[in-house]
Amino acid sequence: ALRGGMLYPREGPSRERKDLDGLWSFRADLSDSRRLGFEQQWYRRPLRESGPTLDMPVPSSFNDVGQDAQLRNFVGWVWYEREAVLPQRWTQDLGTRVVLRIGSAHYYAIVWVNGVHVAEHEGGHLPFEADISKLVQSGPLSSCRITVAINNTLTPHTLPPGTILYKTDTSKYPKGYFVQDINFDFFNYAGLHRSVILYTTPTTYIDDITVTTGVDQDTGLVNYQILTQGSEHVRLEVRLLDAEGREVARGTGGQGQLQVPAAHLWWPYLMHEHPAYLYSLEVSMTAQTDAGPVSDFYALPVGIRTVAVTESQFLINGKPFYFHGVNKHEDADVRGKGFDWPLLVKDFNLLRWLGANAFRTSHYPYAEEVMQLCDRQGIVVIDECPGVGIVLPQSFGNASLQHHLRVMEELVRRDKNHPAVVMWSVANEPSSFLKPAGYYLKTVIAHTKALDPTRPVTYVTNSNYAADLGAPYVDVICVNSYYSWYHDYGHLEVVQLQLRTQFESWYRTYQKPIIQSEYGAETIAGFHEDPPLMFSEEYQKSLLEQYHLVLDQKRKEYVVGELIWNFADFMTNQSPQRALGNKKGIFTRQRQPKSAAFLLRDRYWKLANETR
Ligand code: BDP
Repeated sequence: ALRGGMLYPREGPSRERKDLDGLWSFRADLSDSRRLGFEQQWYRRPLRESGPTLDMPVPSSFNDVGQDAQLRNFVGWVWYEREAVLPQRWTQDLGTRVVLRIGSAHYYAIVWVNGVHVAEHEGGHLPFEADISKLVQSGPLSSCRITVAINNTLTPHTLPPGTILYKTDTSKYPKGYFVQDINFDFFNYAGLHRSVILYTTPTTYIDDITVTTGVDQDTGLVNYQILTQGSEHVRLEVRLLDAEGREVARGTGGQGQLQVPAAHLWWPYLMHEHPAYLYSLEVSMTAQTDAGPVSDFYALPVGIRTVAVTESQFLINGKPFYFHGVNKHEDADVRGKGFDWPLLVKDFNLLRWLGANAFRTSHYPYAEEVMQLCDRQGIVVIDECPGVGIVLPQSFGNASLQHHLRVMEELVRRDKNHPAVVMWSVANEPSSFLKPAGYYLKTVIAHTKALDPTRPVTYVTNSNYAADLGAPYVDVICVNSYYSWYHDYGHLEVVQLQLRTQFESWYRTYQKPIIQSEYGAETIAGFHEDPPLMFSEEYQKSLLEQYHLVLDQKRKEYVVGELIWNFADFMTNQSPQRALGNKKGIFTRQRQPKSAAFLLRDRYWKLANETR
């Protein structure tokens, strides 16, 4: 199990925060050994002394900011470095704990501070931290040098998995030639994708808070559990404030239940007049330490809501919820998968323009700021881990499984308190028909349920219903299908029959609610053909219309959602099937609508008005 919490760094009376966004020094290790940085110990001295460096923006993928094809397609170690100036009270006050937090480093990262190894982390989409107090408080320092080496190589045991293919035929390839093969359909952007942050807490501090909520008649129940580190002589007080800042409940101690009479529930937007109602759980800690009294404070947004699944329904606050929304990617021009505020706000404005009430974080956890905005706006999230492209038999072995379990621990630890998250997805399109897949998926799902008994768990399948070995363990069946695109392409007339058969077979076999978790068509914005031909805007529209005819019948029975593939065009590996990336977006990569966006907009608003 993981040690410690991963509370989002918030400023407060006892905590300061310093974002290290901006330009970092950067160098890709292009040497033949591919390990020159380690051989020469680039972390020991300023990176520029090792050789030529580039200016690299953080957060951003490194791939698309330059003009260098070698860097765009680079596989191996890249080195980032910058100096951070520290306020004197951070370096002089031994009662201050200084933490370095990396929001996302894709894929494997090693971190040094002033040349000293402080952290190592596997996995590109979840945060990790190091307590660097001792290092920055050990001398007359007013700054520190942070070095991060990142390797984007994917192997059969990483998540997502990949394979390095060595090309040894010397009549075709130069010596030592290899390529990174992957089994998922998005570009393997890499680098420091999210902010690097320094923050402080007292040395005795609030380490983790877990909140679960319930509803009894019109009383809201807020169960809390608080973990502290440092001195054992701590006193904890909690207050729950409503959106106006009025105290509605209070308690003491490391765990308990708060009762909120006439509670405002957290509702998805479009489902209620006052959606996304958030309380604030204010946790105050006071402690007696050898150095005297210490206090810490953390305020956590809390939404009171329940989630439940029946044989044919998905319930939020006891009311049937129908997911009408999208699958997204973290992806945009120039920055790749780098976090970007204008992009975040644009995407949410588009979601609301569409009348979308939900999205899936296909195919990896998104930035914490995304999840916070979902809480605030009432957008429902299916929170997916990076379990995409698990198709090779080796990727179902024990090494992979152990890592997958750990990733679920990190994901649940990070996102457990978001009311917007209503379900975990442990994988996308694994080869769930392979023999070892049954045990593998069963174990990952059971582990996730043990970590969080309050939310349903699923994975997204494209296997045949009769061959899928993991389906018995999920709470909701999520099915992807591409009728008249990858199968019977060009033949829109078979969509309805095939889709009806799909739904009926799954439901007959499992009696669980079903979400159409992907469907769509490759569409090049500005291509027009009537009658519709593949790749035209008309074909995308017609294909969606065919799906909607069946969805409209089945949503009256047991289909509980439809998520279009995809919200926006996104970059992929180069291949003969992809014209500058995947073009199944209803918006372009620049977030301009294709014709299908207007069709979906009419539909989603109609659905919203029906279920309000
Ligand atoms: C699905 C995958 C998704 C792909 C999509 C496609 O889940 O990642 O991008 O197909 O081919 O199978 O467009």
